[in-house]
Amino acid sequence: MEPKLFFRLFLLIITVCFTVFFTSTSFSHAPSSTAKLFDCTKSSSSPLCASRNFLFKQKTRPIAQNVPKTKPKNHDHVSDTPNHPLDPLTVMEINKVRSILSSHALFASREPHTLNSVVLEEPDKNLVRQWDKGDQLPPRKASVIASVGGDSHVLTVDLSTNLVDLVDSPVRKSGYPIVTTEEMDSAASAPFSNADFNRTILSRGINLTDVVCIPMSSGWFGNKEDNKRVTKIQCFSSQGTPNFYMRPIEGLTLLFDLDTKQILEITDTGQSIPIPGSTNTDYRYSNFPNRDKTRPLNPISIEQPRGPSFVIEDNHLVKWANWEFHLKPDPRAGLIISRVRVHDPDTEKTREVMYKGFVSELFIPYMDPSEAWYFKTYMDAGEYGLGLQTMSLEPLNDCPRNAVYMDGIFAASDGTPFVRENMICVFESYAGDIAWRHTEYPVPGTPPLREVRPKVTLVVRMVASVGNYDYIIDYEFQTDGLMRAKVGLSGILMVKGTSYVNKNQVKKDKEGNEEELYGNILSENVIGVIHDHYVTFYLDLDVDGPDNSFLKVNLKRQETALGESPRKSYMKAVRNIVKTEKDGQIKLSLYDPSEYHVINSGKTTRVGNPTSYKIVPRATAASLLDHDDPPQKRGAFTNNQIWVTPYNKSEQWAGGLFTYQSHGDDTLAVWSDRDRDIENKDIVVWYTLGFHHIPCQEDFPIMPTVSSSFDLKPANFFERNPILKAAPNFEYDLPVCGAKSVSA
Ligand SMILES: *[C@@H]1O[C@H](CO)[C@@H](O)[C@H](O)[C@H]1NC(C)=O
Ligand SMILES: *[C@@H]1O[C@H](CO)[C@@H](O)[C@H](O)[C@H]1NC(C)=O
Ligand SMILES: *[C@@H]1O[C@H](CO)[C@@H](O)[C@H](O)[C@H]1NC(C)=O
Ligand SMILES: [Cu+2]
Repeated sequence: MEPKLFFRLFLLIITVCFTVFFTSTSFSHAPSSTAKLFDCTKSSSSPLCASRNFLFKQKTRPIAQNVPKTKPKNHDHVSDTPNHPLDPLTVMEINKVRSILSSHALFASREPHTLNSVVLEEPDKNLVRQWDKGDQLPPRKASVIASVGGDSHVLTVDLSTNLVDLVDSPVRKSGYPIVTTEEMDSAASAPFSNADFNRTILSRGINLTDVVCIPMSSGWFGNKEDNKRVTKIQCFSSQGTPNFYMRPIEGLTLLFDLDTKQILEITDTGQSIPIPGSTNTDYRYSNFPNRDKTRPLNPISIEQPRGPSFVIEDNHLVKWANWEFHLKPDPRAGLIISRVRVHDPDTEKTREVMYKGFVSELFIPYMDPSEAWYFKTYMDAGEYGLGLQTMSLEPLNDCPRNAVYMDGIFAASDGTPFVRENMICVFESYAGDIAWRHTEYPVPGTPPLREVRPKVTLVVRMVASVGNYDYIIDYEFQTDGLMRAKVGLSGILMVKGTSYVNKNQVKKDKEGNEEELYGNILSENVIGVIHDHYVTFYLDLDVDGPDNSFLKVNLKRQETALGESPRKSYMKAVRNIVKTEKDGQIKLSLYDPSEYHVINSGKTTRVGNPTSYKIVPRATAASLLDHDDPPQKRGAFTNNQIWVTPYNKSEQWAGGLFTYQSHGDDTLAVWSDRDRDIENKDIVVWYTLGFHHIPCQEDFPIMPTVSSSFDLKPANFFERNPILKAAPNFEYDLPVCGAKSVSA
């Protein structure tokens, strides 16, 4: 379809139907057969609206049946073939990698070996940029990270020649690959084969069958973590609750060797600290027979009677309105968006915006230096894999009814492929917002003038549940050319046991200073420990092609000359192209405001501005830790909010390729300090979205979502407002989904 026509059509097609019904009863008393409540076909001006209310059946219906009609029938992916140079490895390809490696000398010995990562080795950027649908695919290769004995190896497996290239073998850098699920399972069960552990659990009056243990990456602090791959393990009581995280067995920490499977050390300091009770910790819907009766919400849903206005071609190529991009699941980043291009309504050309964008690393340091807490400084992408920790999304609640889902195909640690169903969703969102508008003041004699356009966006979503926390990661596309990356935090806090049940018990010293709790009392015997969350994005922007520069547009106060103006001062924009990496290390400040543009100086608009996209920060946070603090050295990619590096295929993971127990010698900060030239080059921008989290009682027993975001916004990229020709909504396009009268 002609893109322009398509763009106009999508606004017409999206029809929003709020399935309102009137009832004085709360959800829990709703009749079981809800179909009778609605009579869309009769009362509606459009026969297309065939709403069925799903909310009421939710409780009893298994998730699988909620799958919307738009999701293609689940298939086993066994016969999938790649269609695009960036398509992830298929089931067949992963199997082939496994068979090629099984006969390779490296794996021939009887030493234990593990495949920590098997992903597509992306072809060179130039090949991908030049590739067009219909062209032959560049040779398919797999990038493999393997552990053999105690060593890590980076390999490339060529799937057309069956040749294995030892890229870095064995690896001589600090750090280890992602911990496998199997290793985490073995760590979780390890404590129970230790008599001392059993004894201390029993001495605390807990039944061993109620104890849940989880591995927690140890970070790196020298000595204990040197020359061996270890994890800490801490345990919780699940007695009386599914929310065991709220019942920590405080002060009990085990150090476990992931290779020898030995418990190396048990620290047991918290015998005097009671385990918090299970009261009020459950968060399951079924646990609340008496639900909130004050003005319960009526059901609400987005209806697209003619289906979504986007297509996903060949399983991975998303096309919607003026946008198109390649979307794929990734075991480490969760998902990767590539080849992002936007249609220009003035030139009718499709223009490059971003070659590749994804979450490169997370950093979650807790602010409690005591024995059982100091090491909690997680880097979830490199230590556990965001994609590996992503569970299936729940239709209707994780993503709206009109969503379409994508499965992830990953490799287990023995190299066998497995399918993570519904791990990404794509949907159009209409939040009732306005894309642009104006109403003219009614000057007598002039006709009234009012023009308004509704805002509809396209959202790509995944949710990684890394242990207790849930990271909701959205990439949102607007028709005006803006892209938004949004991170929502929900899930469960990592809490600390305390003997205090009330703030008034907290000890004070002679000066009246309260004892340091490293957090806040959230419930009886529960402290929510202060911590930060940093999410660092890799953004390989290619504005009208790869040769770009980074432009700082700095607002400065300018004093007027004496007598020049009644004004003493104004602000002016000072533009500077950043020459080298160190000048591209940016700390945000309200009192030194700047815009950050990625420009193509080789391409200008009609009136001579270089075409550009700007990075628009919003609320974020900066780490105050000492740069020499071991966790901050490993997490040094958070020392600035923005970094700019020259494109380098092997610099993608901000915390280093091998993050687990890394020493911080392969981070973005180390690369950037080389101070390479970044002017008029293929550049990569790194943006860190940060949150300081001082827990509060509302975060107990599970946190309402907290979100923040940043934007990539066109700035002199288009010749004018690119959605000038967008159509408004018209009453006759929108079906009205009426509620049948319900007896009060
Ligand atoms: C510890 O307790 C668990 C659970 O009761 C039991 O299966 C295990 O054998 C015990 N381990 C030792 C070393 O006693
Ligand atoms: C431990 O289990 C026994 C037997 O199931 C039960 O009687 C007892 O109450 C349990 N103790 C605790 C602390 O849960
Ligand atoms: C590319 O990155 C690797 C890893 O940081 C580094 O060793 C290499 O020198 C870089 N190449 C260039 C040209 O900067
Ligand atoms: Cu938090």
